[in-house]
Amino acid sequence: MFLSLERSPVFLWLIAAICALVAAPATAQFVEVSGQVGLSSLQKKSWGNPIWGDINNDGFLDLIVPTHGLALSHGPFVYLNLGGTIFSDDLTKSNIRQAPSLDTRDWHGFSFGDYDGDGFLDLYIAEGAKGSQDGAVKQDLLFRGNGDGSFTNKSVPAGIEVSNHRGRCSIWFDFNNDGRLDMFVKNYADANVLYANNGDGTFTQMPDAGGLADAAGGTEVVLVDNASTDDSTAAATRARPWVRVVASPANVGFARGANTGAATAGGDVLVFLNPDAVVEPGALARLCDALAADPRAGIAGGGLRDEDGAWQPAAARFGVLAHLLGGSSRDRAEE
Ligand SMILES: [Ca+2]
Ligand SMILES: [Ca+2]
Ligand SMILES: [Ca+2]
Repeated sequence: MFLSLERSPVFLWLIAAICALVAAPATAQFVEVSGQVGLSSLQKKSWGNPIWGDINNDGFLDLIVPTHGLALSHGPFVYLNLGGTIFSDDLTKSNIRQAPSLDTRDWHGFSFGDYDGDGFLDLYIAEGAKGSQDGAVKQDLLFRGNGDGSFTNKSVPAGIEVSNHRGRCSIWFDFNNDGRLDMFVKNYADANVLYANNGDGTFTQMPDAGGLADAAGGTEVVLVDNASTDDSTAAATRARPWVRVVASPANVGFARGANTGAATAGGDVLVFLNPDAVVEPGALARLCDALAADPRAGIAGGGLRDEDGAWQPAAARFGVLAHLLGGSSRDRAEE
């Protein structure tokens, strides 16, 4: 037995309700309330990403707005959400501050995650190395949350690498499904890093970032060891654990060594670099851009300066006439 609703008041009410819902004008919109709720509107150099998380476990989302390190008059803004009505900037209490060593203050990528499973949000900050200039090295910042809005720096005991990587973004995710959050760090124009969470407060860096070292513009670095005996290769890998070493049983010279390394490389563009050369920031990207801009080009050469900054001829125009008439790269130093 079925109840007919076609003419019943219930049916008419239902139709009316649906029409009201369909016809209701869109009212969702945002209103600028930053100043009203205590968020600063000061213009600060911010190269990081704002992140939301309840750092003091009171049920209200708090906000961290990065500034570029601590070199400015104010470090990151650490806004505690006071009951959903107003925010209080509490950087001092948060203890998010410069590390005593290996901190270039070149802070970029912020991310929240509870890596030790204690219910308190922890904070990772991917750090640059001042553009990798002047031999700068850094150690990313891992702050363990204390659950009351304060943090404790655990970068050293956690085993975060010391490197000249130019960290830009960081993200927590459990890549191996063991229930523990792991950390992926995206670096600028350099190999990315993936840390596996060991579950005891330490992390192990995955070789080749688990296959993500070259993701989205990263690079792989192949170091060919021409049968050295001075421990230089071990020193290099201690400083740069992400470097892949190819051992040659004998000193076969630079050219053959370069070919050996190239045979193992997986990238679309190969860069051959002498061991005594230093790559200036942005140089590799500029070479790659030049190759991409001209589909006829198969090779591009960078300029070379000596230790005093004087130009060194290290390239030449292709073609006999062009080479003879145009000369070497000396006259093209500033192109
Ligand atoms: Ca909170
Ligand atoms: Ca935690
Ligand atoms: Ca995991």
